[in-house]
Amino acid sequence: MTISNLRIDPDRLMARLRALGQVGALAGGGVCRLALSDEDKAGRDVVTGWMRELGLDVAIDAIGNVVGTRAGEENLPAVMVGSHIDTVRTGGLFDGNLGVLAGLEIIAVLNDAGLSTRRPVAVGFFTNEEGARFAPDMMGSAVHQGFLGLEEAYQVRGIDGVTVRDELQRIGYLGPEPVGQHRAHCYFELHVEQGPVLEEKSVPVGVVEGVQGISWTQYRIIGVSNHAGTTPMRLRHDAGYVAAAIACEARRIANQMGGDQVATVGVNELTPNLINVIAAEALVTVDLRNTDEEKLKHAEALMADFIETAARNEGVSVSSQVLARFEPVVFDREKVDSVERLADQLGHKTMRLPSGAGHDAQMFAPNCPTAMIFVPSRDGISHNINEYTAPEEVAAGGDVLLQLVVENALK
Ligand code: HGY
Ligand code: MN
Ligand code: MN
Repeated sequence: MTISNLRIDPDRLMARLRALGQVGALAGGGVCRLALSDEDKAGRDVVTGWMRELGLDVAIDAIGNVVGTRAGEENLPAVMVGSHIDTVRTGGLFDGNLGVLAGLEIIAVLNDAGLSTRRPVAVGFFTNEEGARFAPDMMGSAVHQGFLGLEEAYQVRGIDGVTVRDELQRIGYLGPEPVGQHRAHCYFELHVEQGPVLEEKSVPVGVVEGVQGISWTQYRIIGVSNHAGTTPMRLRHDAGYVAAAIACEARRIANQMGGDQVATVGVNELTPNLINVIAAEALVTVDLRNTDEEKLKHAEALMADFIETAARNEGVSVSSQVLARFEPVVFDREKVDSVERLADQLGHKTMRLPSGAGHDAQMFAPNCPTAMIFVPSRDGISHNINEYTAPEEVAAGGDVLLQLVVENALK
């Protein structure tokens, strides 16, 4: 078997994706494995079990990152692949899981071929990539790569009031490994695009050039609850109105700026949330993203100015908390070129694009040569139970990842 003829077994990979998808499965399809939940623990137990079956040396670090390593002929920094297995509340089978399970598939191919590599090959899944329960997102990989302190991460309280540390302890994944032990030689991540671009262009393999900047802010708006029927409009201090205005302004800013600018109000919780009560309080989150850091800062400034004015006019008070802030990241040119070259050699059409979503890879990029491979998302859908990528597209991305890993692990 020559190296260039090595291929993954897409049926085996799809079978693992479906099996893992049974953990935290939602009644109508899709998956819910919020970080550090019982479902996340169950998913972790399944994947670490597969790692051990494949003969990997499994290490769990103090933030719950799990890295399985296949020894190389020399004890050198590993060629690492990975992603995440935690999901949002309405997750699909592929977001994150594909990158981790494709890594295990590569290990299985190397084992089946009896191929030894000069460098170790490691497969990792990182704690709380989604950030949906505990902010920021990419938490585990940020700690792993030295961009977030372990104690700071431990203290983070989730949307349900519990801390990361307590939940790690509770599910048994507060590991013995000190964090930051696995400096990789290089890092690669296969991920679904989660957007419409590849499908619209009928391109099976995306050559990801970088990740756009991310800005997450939570606003707590304090108004005065009052009777919906008896309170004249001139006397209202309506937290719910300001929350709604923020959502409309976020959309207006994105439309006005155009280009890559996106804006989302994903959380809008009113208290007491009753039909005949003017809201006393609102909790609102604003997610702003742009590939250009200066434009992202401009969007943030427009949003902050609007909220200050709206609060003053409505007579409510607003406190804000930055939940996540990552500047745009550019991946290693040589490795990005490798992705394109290897996909071409495999006969797959490619196109270059930025990532609209955050990924663990962006935490590795400043520390080691890093690149990502995208495969299409049907209808551009993700963070949605209908997320889907066809087996032949999974195979294409997996084969490019395989060749990328072997090329770098042999030298
Ligand atoms: O929000 C994101 O981009 C990622 O899904 N954590
Ligand atoms: Mn993801
Ligand atoms: Mn995601």
